[in-house]
Amino acid sequence: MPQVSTPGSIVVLTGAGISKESGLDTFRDHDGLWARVRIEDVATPEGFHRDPGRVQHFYNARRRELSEGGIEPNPAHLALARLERDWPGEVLIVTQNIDDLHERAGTSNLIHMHGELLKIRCERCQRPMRWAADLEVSSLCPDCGRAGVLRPHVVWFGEVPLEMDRILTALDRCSLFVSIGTSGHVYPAAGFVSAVRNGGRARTLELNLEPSNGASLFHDVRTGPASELVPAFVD
Ligand code: BV8
Repeated sequence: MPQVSTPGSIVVLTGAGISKESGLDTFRDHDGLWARVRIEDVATPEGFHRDPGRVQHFYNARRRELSEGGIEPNPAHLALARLERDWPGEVLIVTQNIDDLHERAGTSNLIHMHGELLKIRCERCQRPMRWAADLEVSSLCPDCGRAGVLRPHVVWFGEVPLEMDRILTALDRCSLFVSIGTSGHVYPAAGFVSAVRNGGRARTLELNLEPSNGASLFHDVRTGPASELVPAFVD
């Protein structure tokens, strides 16, 4: 269990690396998603409006993999769920990931700052809803009934991440900030460690397969696979 003086709150940021050992691709590793598709084509609003079918195909392939590919939470996800259960202070998991592995591991105090793969959103009423295979981009919105555009409930580049106020408040109050499985390339998530360090109080720890882009900003950096590092940190 982490060594901090009083049971203050802990904020954990996770990225694609925590799900890698569950069988999901990362983005910027040599075999990652961005080695196969262009960000501009599938992870920007412009790309979606230029070719919604291509974007729908990209996300439907990831949905099928997540739902039918035997993808399960790994020991890192499970350890974080134990940390939330056993730590006397608050534990908030802020994930950049759009998979549902934290939920399925038992984590409940969770923010998906880049959205959720298994949800879609009507561009007219903006209400997120559970994705269903028979819902196409041009289907009538099941909520508002209008023909509009049903898009992935995912934050693309140039779009505002979700629940930023709640995240920044938690970062300001925490006693420990832990970053797991992220390359530290994408903002504002990559800037969270600086925000915590500027507060001057909290300890900061990076757990990653290799030092991230922001590793020098952390008090402690431990390298290795998340399925080993995270249980060792939690237990
Ligand atoms: C925004 C869609 C304004 C979902 C994604 C400065 C300030 C603010 C913004 C910017 C800025 N500079 C530039 C920007 C704009 C931009 C940005 O950051 N661009 C980058 C490229 C420079 N940011 C944005 O547009 C964001 N919006 O800024 O709005 C704003 C800001 C604040 C407040 C109000 C308004 C929106 C960004 C979201 C984009 N959407 N994806 C999807 O399809 O999944 S980004 C994409 O990258 C994913 O969401 C992913 O989560 C994210 C980060 O990637 P990682 O998770 O880190 O994955 P990666 O492959 O890179 O790294 C994996 C790591 O794991 C590696 O280090 C590897 O070593 C490690 N690893 C591998 N295996 C293991 C492992 N670790 C442990 N164990 C293992 N087994």
